Amino acid sequence: MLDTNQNAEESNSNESVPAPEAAKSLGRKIQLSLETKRLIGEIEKEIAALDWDIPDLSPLDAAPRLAGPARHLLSAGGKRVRPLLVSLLSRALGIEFDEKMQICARAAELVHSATLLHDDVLDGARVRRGRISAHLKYDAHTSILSGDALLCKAMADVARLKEPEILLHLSLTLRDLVEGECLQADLVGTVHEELDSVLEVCRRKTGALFAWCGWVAGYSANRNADELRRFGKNLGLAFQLLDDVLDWESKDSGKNQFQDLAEAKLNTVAVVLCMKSSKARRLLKEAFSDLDENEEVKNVQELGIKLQQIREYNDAVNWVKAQAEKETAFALANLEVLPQNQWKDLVKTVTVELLNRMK
Ligand code: GRG
Repeated sequence: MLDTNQNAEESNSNESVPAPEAAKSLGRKIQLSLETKRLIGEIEKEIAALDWDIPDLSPLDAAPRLAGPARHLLSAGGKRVRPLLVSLLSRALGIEFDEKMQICARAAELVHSATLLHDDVLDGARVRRGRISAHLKYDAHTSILSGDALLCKAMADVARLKEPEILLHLSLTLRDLVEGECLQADLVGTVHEELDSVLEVCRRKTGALFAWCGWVAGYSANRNADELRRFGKNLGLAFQLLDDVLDWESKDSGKNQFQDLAEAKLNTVAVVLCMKSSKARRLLKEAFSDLDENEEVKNVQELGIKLQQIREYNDAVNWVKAQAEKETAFALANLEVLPQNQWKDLVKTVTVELLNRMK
């Protein structure tokens, strides 16, 4: 029997304050006022205007092909959620979204982009942001190196700020991302019920970078860095849990449906389903013991649909959604320390809207 309370507590491991009043807004579709829409539009324009063309990716032009995959990915857009958070949190804390904060915001997105380039090679993903993935348009070798170049650029940009704490925290964040990915790889191809491990993967591979976005705003404003790091960690976990749900439920997420399953990878929905259903475990074991030459599940659509028809499937999805709601509530609770202003309200709105993308 799945003990949801135990996992909710574990996932916050003394790091979060209890979910407050703010949590009451969760779960209902909020109506954005015209003013809120206008402000979010302004910020999104400002983020779009940051330099995403990365002309200095290979400044000496020693290796011009490095830029191709990075440009292919960056020009496809993406939600730019991480820079948006840095921008909104800076303003909520009363500091300007000046050149320093813009560099941090962009660095977060460049790191995120580097991980996507690497991840799509590791996972053999064919589609990203609705486009052919970079390693198929170019090749795996170029795509990995292009991700490395993006990473170098992000770190060099941040190093030029001459604030060693910020660079150190970003480096430790990269370590978390890499560890999360490694932990995940260790479980690929196995039918398991390691829910705590899979939640830890989510915290590291996604929560860590959101946490840095929160932390760097607080650190730069000289207040509430710990609370904002926790805010980011909770929000990032909620975000990844929803990403896991979307992998099962959405046909237009910009990626192929059942991508995780295709890679013989159990995301949180699949693990919870395995914990609840012996039929799911049996179907998955059969499929994972007969992978194709790319180590992928054969007929993944068929398998995905069969698993969705299992009686416990909806319970598994609902459990993960409820967990995402709890994490979002914890994230909101961590915002309570911020001074009251329109930007704080906007951060709350964006946080709740990110949860609503599953509805
Ligand atoms: C290069 C530092 C480095 C690490 C390599 C591959 C790897 C280790 C980590 C992978 C981490 C990863 C891909 C996490 C998934 C994060 C996630 C939820 C991606 C989707 O983010 P969105 O929804 O995507 O923000 P868009 O396209 O909107 O940007």
